[in-house]
Order: sequence, then C-alpha cells, then structure tokens
Amino acid sequence: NTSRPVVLLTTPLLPSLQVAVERDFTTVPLWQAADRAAVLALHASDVRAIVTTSFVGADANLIAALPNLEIITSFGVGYDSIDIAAAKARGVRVTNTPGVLCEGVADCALALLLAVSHRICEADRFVRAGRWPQGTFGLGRSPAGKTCGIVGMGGIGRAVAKRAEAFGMRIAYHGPRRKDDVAYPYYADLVALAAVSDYLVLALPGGADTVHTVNAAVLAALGPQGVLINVARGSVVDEVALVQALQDGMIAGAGLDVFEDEPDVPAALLGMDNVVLLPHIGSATEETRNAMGELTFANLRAWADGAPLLTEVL
Ligand code: 8YV
Repeated sequence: NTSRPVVLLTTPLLPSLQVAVERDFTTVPLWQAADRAAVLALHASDVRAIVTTSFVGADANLIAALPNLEIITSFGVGYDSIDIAAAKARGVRVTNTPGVLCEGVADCALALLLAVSHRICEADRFVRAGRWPQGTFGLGRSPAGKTCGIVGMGGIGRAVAKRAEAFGMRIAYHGPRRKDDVAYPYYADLVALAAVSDYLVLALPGGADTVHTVNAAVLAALGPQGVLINVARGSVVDEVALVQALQDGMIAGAGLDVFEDEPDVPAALLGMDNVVLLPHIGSATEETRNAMGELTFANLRAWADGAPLLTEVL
C-alpha cells in the first residue's frame, strides 16, 4: 500500500514496535541493506519519517539524504546520537522516550552500586570457581550512612535518589543549575560534590556539552574509598583517566553500564575484581522496553495523524 507514509528503520526494533510500525506504515529497513547508498538513493524522496534508537541515532548525512523527512522518532531518552541541529535547521521534529525508563535505569544504577559495594559479582565468581570450601570470602562495604552524589538530577537522577535514600544514604547532587523542586544539597562544582561523595552516580545527558565531565580531578576528589557508577553515557567519563584511577587505587571501584566506544570495553577493566561491567542494559527489562516501544510508536502515530507529539525534543 503506497499511500501509507514511508518510514526508514535504521536498526532492528523491539519486535512489538516493529510489528506496530509495519502494520501502519511502509518500512524501509536500512540496516538490512547490503548497499546502504543504493537503498537510500532508491527511497530518499519517499521517506517522511525515521525510527531509530539512542544507540544508532541519525547523523547529518542521513538527514541531508532525505529531502522529505518530517520526523525522527527515537527509542531511548538520550539523543546525543541524533544531529539535533541538522534536524532543526530542516524543520525535522525529533521525539525520544523520557519518563518511562527512569525507574528501570535507576534500578540498574542501584544494582551496580550494591554489586560493587557488596562485591556480589566477585563473590559469585568465587563460588563458581569452587573456592568456598578453601576459605571464606572477604568483606564488602555498606552504603548506609554514606553519601550518594548524583550528577544530573533529571528523571533518572531523582529515581536514583529515592532508592539511595531507602538504603539509608545521604543525597547530594550536581548539574548545570539548582533544581527548585529538589531539597537535596546542590553543588555547583562537581569536584566539590565528588569530595563529599562515597558513591558518584552519573545520570546526566551525553553529547558535546558533557564530554569528559568526569575527569582525573573529579576521580581524585572521589577518593580511595569512592565508587563511580555510570548509567549515562560513556562519553561523560574520561575512560583513560578512569582506568588509570582504578589501577592506581585513586578510587575504590566502579560499576559501568556504558563505555566510550561501545561495544569495546578497555581490556584493563576486564581483569579488575572491583569493577562491574554491563553491556548497556540500563533500560533492558521487558517492562521498560515495552513502555519505550509504546511511546516511540505513539509519537509516530501522532505525527501521522497530525496530532500533538507526546514527547518532542525541543
Ligand atoms: C537504550 C539508552 O539502550 O534511552 C537511552 O538513552 O541509551 C537506552 O535506553 C537504547 O535506546 C537502545 O538502543
């Protein structure tokens, strides 16, 4: 049916989202194309929408190749992989999936915090290696009474704060500005926040403005008992400085769901027992991903119906 709007898919989608998009739209699966340029050239003038993800995004070249593009709807809250300036310059609207993943990503942040502190993954390896009969496992550390510094007090940061409070932690935060509706102590200076924090949890957006926000100075301030948790973007941490800080004992440990060059993880981290490494699974539960899929589709449907978009990136 050629009267249905043509939607370009940059990557395989969550199956339920894929089914919904294919039911209502004509799809061009760019990710399946052996010759991307040829597929783009063939469909360029027909494509009016892109469905993409935070991981794949949409760059300026792709936007420029599609003269009748009206909307980019992305599965994910982060839009650092989408060239927003290029989209805006063309009047192309962009939507993301804020809100629905905050609880799930915050769960993952606390899972990392507890796993590093209580040495859960290390202890699991100890049991699997058959070492328990030869001796007891060492001690971890308790988060209660410690300070959880949160970088980025948006939806995810707030969900982290709520959970960390339930574990008996003090909360403090840093971001570009103090939030009027947040009572926790605010630190305009990230080094100052790191200095009072036992755990530093990163929940800030990626993109050009936040590259290497966590650098050697921040890690030094976090200190030898400090733990870094990153569920944001790899780009917000100077990964070379982080590896160095872990090797030198400048910080105690790290829980990382994201990396600078995914899926590549610095080899030096693989042998460290005080580090927990995840393959970018913060939003990867059935409940969260289904909600993200529904919101992604609702935005696409609203655009096709000429209705207000639900969650437009402005
Ligand atoms: C997803 C994400 O892993 O929402 C984000 O910004 O990074 C994640 O939720 C991603 O969108 C899936 O590709």
